[in-house]
Amino acid sequence: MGAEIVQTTAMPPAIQQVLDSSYTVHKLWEAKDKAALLKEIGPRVRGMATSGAAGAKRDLIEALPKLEIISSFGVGYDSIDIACAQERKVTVTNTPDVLTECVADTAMGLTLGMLRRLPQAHQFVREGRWPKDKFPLTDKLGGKIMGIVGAGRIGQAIAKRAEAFGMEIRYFGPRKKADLAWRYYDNLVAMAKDVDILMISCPGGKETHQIVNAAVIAALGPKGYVVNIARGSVVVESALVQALVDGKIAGAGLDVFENEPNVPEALWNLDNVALAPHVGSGTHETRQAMGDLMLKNLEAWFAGKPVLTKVV
Ligand code: 8YV
Repeated sequence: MGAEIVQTTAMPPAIQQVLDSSYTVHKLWEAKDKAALLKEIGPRVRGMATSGAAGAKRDLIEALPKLEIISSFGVGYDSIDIACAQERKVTVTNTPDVLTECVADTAMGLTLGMLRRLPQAHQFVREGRWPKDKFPLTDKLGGKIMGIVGAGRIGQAIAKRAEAFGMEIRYFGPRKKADLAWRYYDNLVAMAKDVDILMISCPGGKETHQIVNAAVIAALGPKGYVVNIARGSVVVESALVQALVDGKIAGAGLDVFENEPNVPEALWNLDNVALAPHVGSGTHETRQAMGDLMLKNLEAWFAGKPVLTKVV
């Protein structure tokens, strides 16, 4: 049997099969007494398989003194205590690139869904309202300006798609990128004032915590939309919900929330939202590719080879 690893959350069945046949796997999320399991296996565990959702907090990392690698299923690592991993010389890997296209597709799906009110149109037909009523007109995508918060790999993939829909792109981020021709803003309120759709595609974590606040949302105005496929932590969710309830912005397409899987009930019955349960990367193909990359990082580490996609 291979090295002993701890697994924090369920993985797709095909990925689980490889984990189970390659390592001695301790399934933490299934344990009734997690502290007791960690105490027992702590001295032996050398690897961890986790995910963007499950992460790895300091207390977990510190309970595993022999830990060498944390291999995460997901590109975002805001849920992993990177400082703690560095202190303890634990390598951390994630799954970039393989999910970029699907997350960008989801972003455009929410944009299209929201501007054209597709979830509402679907409801309208299903509720038998068509023969009696007229579905309201919606907003055209072409000609709109999309302001991207975080023009990284995913942001740029979204931009490419939005341009194909006839939109103009602008972006906000920590610095202007020399290779991007789109107009850059170093001030988020200023960008929000100028755009129709605020597309949030930056990493989560300290630097971006609640940067989309009440002032940014207000600057977007009554014709503006928010789409978030990044992290709920980037937005002041209470301010966004209030703006949607009061009709202060036109709508929001949201795949991520502050306290997943809990979505504020105030959003459930609104007409100006398109909601999804954090499914940006959730296709058969992409989840398989993410799992394969997560496995390859573990495999490389335990074979003494360089890992493929290192965070630290
Ligand atoms: C995953 C994500 O669903 O990659 C990320 O950062 O948010 C999603 O692709 C998540 O990591 C799985 O928990």
